[in-house]
Amino acid sequence: MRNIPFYQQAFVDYLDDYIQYKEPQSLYNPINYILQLGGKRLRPVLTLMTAEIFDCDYKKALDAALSIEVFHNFSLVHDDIMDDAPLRRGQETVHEKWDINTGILSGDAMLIMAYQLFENYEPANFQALAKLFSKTALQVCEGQQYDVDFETRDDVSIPEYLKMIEYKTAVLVGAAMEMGAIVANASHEDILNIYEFGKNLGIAFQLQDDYLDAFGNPETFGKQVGGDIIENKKTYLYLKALEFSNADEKQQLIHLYSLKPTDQTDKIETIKEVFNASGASQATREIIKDYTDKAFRILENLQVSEDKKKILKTFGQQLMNRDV
Ligand code: DMA
Ligand code: MG
Ligand code: MG
Ligand code: MG
Repeated sequence: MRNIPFYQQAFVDYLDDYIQYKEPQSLYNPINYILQLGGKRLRPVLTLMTAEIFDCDYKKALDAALSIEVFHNFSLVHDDIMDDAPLRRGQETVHEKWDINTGILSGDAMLIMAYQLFENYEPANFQALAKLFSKTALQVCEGQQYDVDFETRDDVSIPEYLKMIEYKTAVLVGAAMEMGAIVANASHEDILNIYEFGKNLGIAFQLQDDYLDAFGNPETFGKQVGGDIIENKKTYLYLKALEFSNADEKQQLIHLYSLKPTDQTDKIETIKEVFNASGASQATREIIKDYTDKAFRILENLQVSEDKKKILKTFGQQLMNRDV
């Protein structure tokens, strides 16, 4: 079995070829820009790795992997507009570098491009992939809508937050693995289980993303640290801090989360102190572990060798120890 850097490299080589030979540069400048900024390439790596877990050469899954990465970048370009984010992967976001219209249009174009990829290159699996793809696209949009709606709501519950991150992020991680399994012709049961594994790992991944948004190292994070706090995102950190606060502390938090970006001198530092002192940071670290463990338990049901389960587990552990 190959390692993660191998899959990353194989994927990036394939992407470079695709951009160079199959896409007209002049038309798709913002798309090339965002696709070539880099990033962890988590989702395509998962697709390639899953194909091999089910005894299929990773090369057969390269188009599905490319499709999932293009899809992911559609959601990122739109996400950065919705979150008013200045930085992505250490560089200007697409709407900062060009403008909002360009961000919307290139995001939309990437969604169609992602779909077209398996329409053109995966005729044998087209129906299964198209079905998974449209279900996932609609869930991501729904999750993203909840995410922005929650910014101005004071009564968001933990189950609502968990459902929101499942939709906006985790279903795509599950889908990345399911695509690999579909291309590999895995059994129906294995496809269901690998999706559930990916989805639970994806929930842990977004909880971790929210944690790093507050506590990540600005030197290496690649995004604006504290961006979620500026935007009043109702993360698990915030919801737990509210739950653990007394009446006065609650008032202070709710007040800070009503400030506009122009009027928030020490908001980020004050909120981070509350997250730590209230126990919310600790609670977030614990729930990340709970969802990671849940994902690992689902692995037990897969009809593959113990060695292969171990590869997926090691990958999950590495992902949860990341700092970007
Ligand atoms: C990510 O949420 C969700 C999608 C669908 C991109 P986020 O805004 O926390 O992501 P990021 O931290 O990468 O901006
Ligand atoms: Mg964002
Ligand atoms: Mg967002
Ligand atoms: Mg984030």
